[in-house]
Amino acid sequence: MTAVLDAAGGASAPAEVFEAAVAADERIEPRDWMPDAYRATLVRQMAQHAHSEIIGMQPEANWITRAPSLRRKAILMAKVQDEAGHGLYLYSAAETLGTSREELLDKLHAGRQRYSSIFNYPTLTWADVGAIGWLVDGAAITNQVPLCRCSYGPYARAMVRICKEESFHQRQGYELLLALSRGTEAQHAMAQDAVDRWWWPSLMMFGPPDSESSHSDQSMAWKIKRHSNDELRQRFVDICVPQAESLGLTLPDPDLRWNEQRGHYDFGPIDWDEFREVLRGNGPCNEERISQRRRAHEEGAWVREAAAAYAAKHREADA
Ligand code: BYC
Repeated sequence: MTAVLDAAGGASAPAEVFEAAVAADERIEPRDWMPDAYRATLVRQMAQHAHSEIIGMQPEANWITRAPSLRRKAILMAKVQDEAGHGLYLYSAAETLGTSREELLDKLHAGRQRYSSIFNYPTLTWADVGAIGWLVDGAAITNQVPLCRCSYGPYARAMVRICKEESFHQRQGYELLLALSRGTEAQHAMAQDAVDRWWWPSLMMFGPPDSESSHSDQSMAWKIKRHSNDELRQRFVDICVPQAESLGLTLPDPDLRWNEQRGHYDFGPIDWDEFREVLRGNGPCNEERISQRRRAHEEGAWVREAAAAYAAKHREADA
């Protein structure tokens, strides 16, 4: 962000500099002045995003040991490892706002910060790995590409690399589902069943309808979000319909049809009661996901201690 001069050539008040930078599509950087509410909104969204990446490792990791071939196993391991990396970039980006990774993880474990609703659903068959890649990563890309133009520099830059990797993930899911769809009758049925179960929760990933989205207006004014929840959800539906046709699979929505006037696909009502229940902690896997996360954190304590001791030893040696 560059300094803005007023008409008399003097420096403007920090709030004006901030507003002018946002209006000019400049990036806000960690040392720049920013409103407290802008900082708090970013910490909330980035933490939720980071938590989603690391909790999102669980449903797919469930299938690593049972992948049907060495090739599929290697691909899945790389993907799950990528999600850990995304969490790391995002926690690091959030730390530039004056919070620590430890503090954010404590809040996740105490249930004081959220992670995406989508990861509270179970992965019942191998085809779910494909459906997650195609639909969940597909929804994530639709939501996250505009975040590469987010007004906060460290978040926007982290998103560039994340989106590149997510696009590999989406393609592996599509390719996996295509192989199943073109396979035996039982394999085709397994792929269809996975799509039937993951379609509606994927649409919920974009958040509540615009009329109920408490943060959208302010986040869009600050150019943290570039599009509303409903706009992105519609974009995702429009992308998926022809892809489902190419896959030879159907989307579980009898109301799905092209609307010539709108130039978009119409789709049926989303079960927002289900979404609210999942957010309240009552989804099929909320308990399991958070307790597994707490356990992993406790079991990793010795690694954190060892890394800290190693860093301290090197600091002493360098002093
Ligand atoms: N799940 O005012 P709104 C991934 C909450 S990771 C849970 O519209 P906002 C991947 C929202 O927090 C995918 N909670 O909020 C990883 C707010 O509650 P609070 C994660 C949700 O922030 C591994 C309330 O509802 N992606 O891709 O303006 C493997 C009102 O909502 C959800 C990101 O995090 C939800 N789905 O918009 C594979 C992307 N939706 O905080 C894939 C970055 C809403 O007031 N985040 N809530 O208590 C965003 O773009 C935005 O935060 C959202 C929500 C669009 C999600």
